[in-house]
Amino acid sequence: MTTTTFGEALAASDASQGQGTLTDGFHLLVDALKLNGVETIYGLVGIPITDLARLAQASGIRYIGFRHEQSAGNAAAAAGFLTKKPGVCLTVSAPGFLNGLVALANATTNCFPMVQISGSSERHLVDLQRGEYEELDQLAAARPFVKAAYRVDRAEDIGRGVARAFRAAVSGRPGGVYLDVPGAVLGEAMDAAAGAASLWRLTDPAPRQLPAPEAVNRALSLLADAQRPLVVLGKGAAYAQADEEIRSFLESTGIPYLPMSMAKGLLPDDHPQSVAAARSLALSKADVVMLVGARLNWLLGHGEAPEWSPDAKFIQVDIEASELDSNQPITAPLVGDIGSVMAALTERARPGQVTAPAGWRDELEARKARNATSMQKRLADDPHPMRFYNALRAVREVLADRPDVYVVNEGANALDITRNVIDMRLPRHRLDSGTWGVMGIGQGYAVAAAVETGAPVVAIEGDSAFGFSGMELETICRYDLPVTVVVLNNGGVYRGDETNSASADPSPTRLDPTAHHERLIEAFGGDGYHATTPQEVADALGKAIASGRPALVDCVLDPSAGTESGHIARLNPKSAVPPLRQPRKRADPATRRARGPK
Ligand SMILES: Cc1ncc(C[n+]2csc(CCOP(=O)(O)OP(=O)(O)O)c2C)c(N)n1
Ligand SMILES: [Mg+2]
Repeated sequence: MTTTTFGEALAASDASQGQGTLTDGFHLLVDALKLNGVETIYGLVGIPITDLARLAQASGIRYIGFRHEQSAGNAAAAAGFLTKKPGVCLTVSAPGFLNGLVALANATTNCFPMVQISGSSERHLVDLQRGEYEELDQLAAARPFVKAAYRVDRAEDIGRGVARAFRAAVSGRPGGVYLDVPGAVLGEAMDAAAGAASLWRLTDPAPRQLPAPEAVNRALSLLADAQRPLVVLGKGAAYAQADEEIRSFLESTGIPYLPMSMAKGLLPDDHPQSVAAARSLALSKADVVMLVGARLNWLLGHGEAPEWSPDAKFIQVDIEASELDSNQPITAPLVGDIGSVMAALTERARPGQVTAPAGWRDELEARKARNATSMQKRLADDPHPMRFYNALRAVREVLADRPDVYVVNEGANALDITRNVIDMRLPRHRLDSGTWGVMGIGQGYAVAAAVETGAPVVAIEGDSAFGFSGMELETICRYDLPVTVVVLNNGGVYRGDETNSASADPSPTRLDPTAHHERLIEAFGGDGYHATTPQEVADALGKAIASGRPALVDCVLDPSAGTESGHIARLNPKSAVPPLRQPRKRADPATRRARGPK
């Protein structure tokens, strides 16, 4: 007896299309995605989209199956950032849809192009709230969180729905788009030839947008008059893939620049014009600031004093005109795509018109040198147990020889300190918690970086941050991806030594400082390492990257290492009544019991 696999059956049915036979929503959706260049789908199957995933795989699209939709969504978002094409996430209805929606909303906040396609339940039952399986009005639920949301109600509209979703996700300011596909539409049959004719491929999905010449001249005159000019590069600048245009403008003018975290590496971090190591001085003294794909949001103190000079004037390069003036007056708006704007600035600047005065450069240079010395001192310390700087010194040394490695990073102290210690030398090689400062992107972003680029990935994670997507270690192992997860284990959210004197329960910030996270990856066939010294971290990480295999390095840190909320403790609301005591010295009852009576 011969058996036919589902894939073979699908391939056979594929081959018969276009011969006066029928097609259906499943086939049309896969064909529409292929036609628009989709190579990978990140998802999690179930009713009604399991066969859709099978068909996509059989058609040559790579399907990466996750353990939770949020990670699948995060992977799709990261793929969008890295490739400038919408990343596609596929989920089931109601709960699967909602799990993915967090990632879709996060993608929208970060301006990453992503399309979440979710199957949905029978419309006539959902709309009358008759208690359908996984009943939810997904289209309405998605709307507040996304750039655009659409539903396809007829198989003949699938091509249109995909075109509309992809166009919305990637054109102008990119973002997350939701595409609702009811199960009934997937199963709906239609004439194969008519179906094929209903699909189209987008022409020029993200058209260039040129700035007006007078807007360019206005910005150049402002820069020409500046005594202390500064350029801030945001992740929009990294996304734009306008690396050469940005570099030539910066290098031809000599203006100092500050890379936001995901713009690190757009120019190598050791570039002489980078003032990342003199950030506060640069912000507080700059008189003309050019924002390139960076928003004046909380990450830049909303452009307000005292972080910024109250007299600072702003030039903003952004594709989205409504972003301008959202926080401060924008004296010179430059609306357009970053590549076109930067090229226009370089072209229209008269020789010597825009320069960086030597006094300003020297002042920044002196501060950089001073800060570099204190950083060196911190890195050189060798306490036992390790603290963040010591473990990260080892990571930094290993990565210094591997600029090709993609770095994913989340946590609080684990994020702040890694950002400062680990230099990036290539564009778009760092992916992190982003605009929301969200936890949970780690393993999803790491999978996408490995799948989309084939390069090694090192995900540097706080122990709390790691837990949000820890089960995706199994995904990393199942697809045998070259991902090394480094867990900076201080045993807690922010730190692991806080005690609770009120009950036997651990304090709210407490996790397990004695945990062996490396055993988790061993359960799935990956390589686990437990490191207690910088040398052990370096040896383990070096081996892990060289192996090209899934690995996890658990770095044992002092539970007292770390500060509450990392660099953003000021954002915690202050209590009006006497502040909550945070008894650090007294052990909690469980610890006291374990120690026995005094
Ligand atoms: C989705 C989400 N939930 C909760 C938080 C609040 N939060 C900020 S950082 C953090 C974890 C910090 O601990 P860890 O990852 O271990 O980093 P550490 O500071 O200890 O190095 C949490 C829970 C968040 N940012 N995002
Ligand atoms: Mg921690």
